[in-house]
Amino acid sequence: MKLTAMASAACGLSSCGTTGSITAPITKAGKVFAQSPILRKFISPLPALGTGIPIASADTSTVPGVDLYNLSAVQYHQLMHPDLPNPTTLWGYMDQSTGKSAYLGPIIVAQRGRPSMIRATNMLPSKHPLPVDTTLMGADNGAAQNRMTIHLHGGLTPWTSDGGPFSWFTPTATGPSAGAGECFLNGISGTPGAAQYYYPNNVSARLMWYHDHALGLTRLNAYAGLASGYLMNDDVVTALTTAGIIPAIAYTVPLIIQDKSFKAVSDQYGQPGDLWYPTVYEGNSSGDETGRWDLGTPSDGFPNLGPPVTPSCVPEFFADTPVINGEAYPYLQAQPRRYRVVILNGSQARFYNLNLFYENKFQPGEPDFTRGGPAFIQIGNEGGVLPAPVVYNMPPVLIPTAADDSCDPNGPHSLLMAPAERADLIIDFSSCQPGDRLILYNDAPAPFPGGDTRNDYFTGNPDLTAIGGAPSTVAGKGPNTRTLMQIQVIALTGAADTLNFASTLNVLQSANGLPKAYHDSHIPFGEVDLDPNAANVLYETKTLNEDFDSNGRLIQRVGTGSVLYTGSFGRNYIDAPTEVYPNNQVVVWDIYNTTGDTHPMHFHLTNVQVLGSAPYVNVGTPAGPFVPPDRNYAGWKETVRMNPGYVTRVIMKFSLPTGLPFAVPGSPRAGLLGGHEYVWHCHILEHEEHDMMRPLVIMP
Ligand SMILES: [Cu+2]
Repeated sequence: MKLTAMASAACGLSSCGTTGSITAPITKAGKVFAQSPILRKFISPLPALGTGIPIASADTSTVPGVDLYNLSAVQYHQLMHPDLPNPTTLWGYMDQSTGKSAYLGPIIVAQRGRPSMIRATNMLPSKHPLPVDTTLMGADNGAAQNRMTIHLHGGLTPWTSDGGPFSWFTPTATGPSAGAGECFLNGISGTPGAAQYYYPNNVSARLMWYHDHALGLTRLNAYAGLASGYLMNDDVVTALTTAGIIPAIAYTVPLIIQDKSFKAVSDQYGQPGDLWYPTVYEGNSSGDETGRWDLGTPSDGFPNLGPPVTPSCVPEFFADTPVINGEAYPYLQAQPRRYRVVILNGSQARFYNLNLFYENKFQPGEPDFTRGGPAFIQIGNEGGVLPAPVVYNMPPVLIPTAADDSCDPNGPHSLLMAPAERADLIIDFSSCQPGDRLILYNDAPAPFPGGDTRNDYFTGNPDLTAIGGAPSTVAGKGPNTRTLMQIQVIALTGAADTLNFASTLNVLQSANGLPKAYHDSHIPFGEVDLDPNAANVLYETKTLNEDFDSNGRLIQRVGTGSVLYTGSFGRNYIDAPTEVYPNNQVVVWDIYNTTGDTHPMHFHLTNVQVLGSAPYVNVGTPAGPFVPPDRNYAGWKETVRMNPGYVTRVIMKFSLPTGLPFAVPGSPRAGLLGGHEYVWHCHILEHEEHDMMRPLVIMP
């Protein structure tokens, strides 16, 4: 029984590679992990909200009381850095009212209590711009490559509008299982290849995003660009903004951080400048440990189908180029005043540990670790405003120094963000002088927390070409996954800010600051903090597991505390549901992470409260007291980091949306009992797709 196995999905060179190999050694010449063209850092501006990233325009008349957005999913091209040889081929959502595409656009701006709808038309070409692994469920048996579905991440929506994996549709879809998945119940009668999504918008102010969730293609569709912002406003945050406590929209900057790799040479999928994504499972094998991932004997339940085929999925993808708001290594010009900075980690798998440093005067483009920049005041996360502000003063930094590039996932760390996590910040630049430059710096290991030096690109790093990595990075240029963005301080325009760091923190900490905002965001809407000691609360054990699939590849799976397959708690997404509850059930889940990676677990339908975490030796038995989570995990969350060797305790209430203008049918899928079908899954996209996701079924 693998109760406490700590195998890392992409472990360090010294720790793995010789166990369970089933293939012949791969020669170094066979390594194909590509590196991007060398790009100059900080030569192009950050795309801004409303210009670089367009805001969707709503049709407010067609459906009374509803903001309607008519979007098309299309292929288009956009230059993501001036030094790239070509504009990059992308997939994305296009606002039909403008007919223009732009990366991460159009952002939808919504108001709490006013529903919105998306009518989406699938106009994607038949050939995917990225390598499709046809061994994955959903992408197999000749499935179309241009399947899509939209999930509003963070929206608490009726399940037929939740964009679950089985609700995908093609450009010719006419109904469930007719050019679409079994759960495609939101088609538009008489309009093939289109779907409509209804969002009640009954959540407090926060940054959400809508992105693809099609079975077998999610990781590729999102990487190709099918992901956009969705900004929720409410009266609470509006009041704080009107009062001048939260900076106004003119001084609000979204930062959607992703990592991408770009082709330097043409291949069968595209030309130089196009997105690169791995095609080969570079397995570690006896005598050659330069592969990136373990190969093993298929775990129980997986027939042995021989070594991985190409193209193959990979356990996780860490690209070499940070892209923010669709621009590689951008700069942001900021005045000496406060800004609201709203961050989303939209990466496939990469975590970020964020700090601001002044730029090194003698090494342009690099941080001066002795000069921390302005502090971050975090006022919100993906669950809305926090009950109290959290300050990040620079340092601490992680700066991996261990030979294997690892860190302690339990901290200390700075503003640490796993994929899909958000942070709503206020940063006061008023202590800076025009001409000052700052570096937004990341030093989270990848994978987190184990690290692999080949995924950590920084100036002067060792030449890792002998082990399938990149040459040393030269100053001022990429690849560099540590120096994400430069901030150039410019002269103040208009009146100076009336608040600075200290007075902002003071007012946020006062009773009428965030404590009141947190209360007003939830209590009038019946969203009380959940009590684990209340009557009828269900306590259950869940597990996060790592096994080997039919091709000997690493596979991540969710499970319960009981075994379906010998030797692992892991269950496949397609296995019979184990999370089935009546409407309005409150549950406490103890989620044991038996793997070597931290997993950001994401919950559809509900927000959760994190009660704490504890170490363990045996699943089912915490080996110590539960320690409260990081302070920016207070309040509500919907994506929660769960560290290896720890059990994380969350509490949540599964309440189906109410007050809908239409009846919601049950799931037609066999074994789903006619329930309303949601999912919970890891938001490392390569984990989610293979196969770290389970149904979440609520009986109406
Ligand atoms: Cu994961």
